[in-house]
Amino acid sequence: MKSRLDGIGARALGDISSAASAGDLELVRVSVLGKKGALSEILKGIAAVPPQERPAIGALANDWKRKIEEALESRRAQLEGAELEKRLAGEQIDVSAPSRTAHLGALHPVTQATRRMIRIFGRLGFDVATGPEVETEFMNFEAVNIPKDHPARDMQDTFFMGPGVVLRTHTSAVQMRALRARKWPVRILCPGAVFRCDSDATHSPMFHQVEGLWVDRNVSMADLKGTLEFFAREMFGADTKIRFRPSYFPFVEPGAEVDVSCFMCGGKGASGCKVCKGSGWLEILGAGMVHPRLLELAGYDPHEVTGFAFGIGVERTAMLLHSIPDLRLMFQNDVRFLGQF
Ligand code: FA5
Repeated sequence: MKSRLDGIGARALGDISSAASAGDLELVRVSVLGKKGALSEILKGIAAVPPQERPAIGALANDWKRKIEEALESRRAQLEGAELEKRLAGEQIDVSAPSRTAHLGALHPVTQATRRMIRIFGRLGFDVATGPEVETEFMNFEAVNIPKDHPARDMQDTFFMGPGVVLRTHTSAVQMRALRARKWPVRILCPGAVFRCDSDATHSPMFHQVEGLWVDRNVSMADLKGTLEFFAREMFGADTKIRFRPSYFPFVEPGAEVDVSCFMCGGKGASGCKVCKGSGWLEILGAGMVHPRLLELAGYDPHEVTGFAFGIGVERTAMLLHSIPDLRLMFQNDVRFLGQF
């Protein structure tokens, strides 16, 4: 029995030292120490050994078991070390290799234009106010003097979210909220997304406006003109001119659409100018003097205070600034387009 044990142990140690991989080692372990391994079989049959020899045989078997386990462990560590060395040798880093170009992101042209407007009007004392994009029909229409049967509701094709709830069709919806939440003087700027059922090269179902509202004593059309002239010069360049064309919005009286002189042809209206199509002018916003009905509805006395309001199309402004021919490009998220700003 003793010689069998010594034979099994010596062979196992030999096999362990010549094992070339973790798989080989596992085979040796199973063949010796596994449930049906050579050493385990001997230990199972120890009852058949004469009682006076049993302690010595048991001690010898355990001794071999320990030696074999230690040999397995140290060979495993050796093999893992060699494996790691091999991997590290193959993974050398070439610190002199040129790096990959990092592509930097940029702010979306709509965000850039909005932030510029906030900065420009901020210098005139306008601070930013916000309102919800999902708005009550009342705030979007009735509160700005557009009653239920008013044709202006057809002008702005509306997305209805449920009875009495709409996606706001213009940032003018914030006017009544701001007037009620504050006391005059009110001088706010409300940038935000608006929604209309409308889509072509110059119209998008979701677009952005920046609303301006100034209510105070003695605010006049001249103040509106001066404010928008300042804005146009700061936004489009010192030589930019603006012109007011009479227009109708139910929440202002009088109302106007405002054009800026074409930056491409310098307002000359050259027949070949693609940007202004030869007119020399580009429409960017609606504006006017706040209708007295709105002031009354908000709890102000129209004999005491007056005001003006305007709503600028941000995509249109960004299109003009960067000569972007199609508004839909702004919403396609093509990095080749966005990377240019
Ligand atoms: C209005 O929305 C008014 N609330 C503006 C206003 C405010 C007038 C305060 C008076 C006083 P309008 O529908 O014209 O007006 O839109 C204003 C600007 O938004 C337009 O000049 C245009 O630049 C832009 N705009 C309008 N419809 C779209 C659209 N579908 N896609 C992109 N821009 C649009």
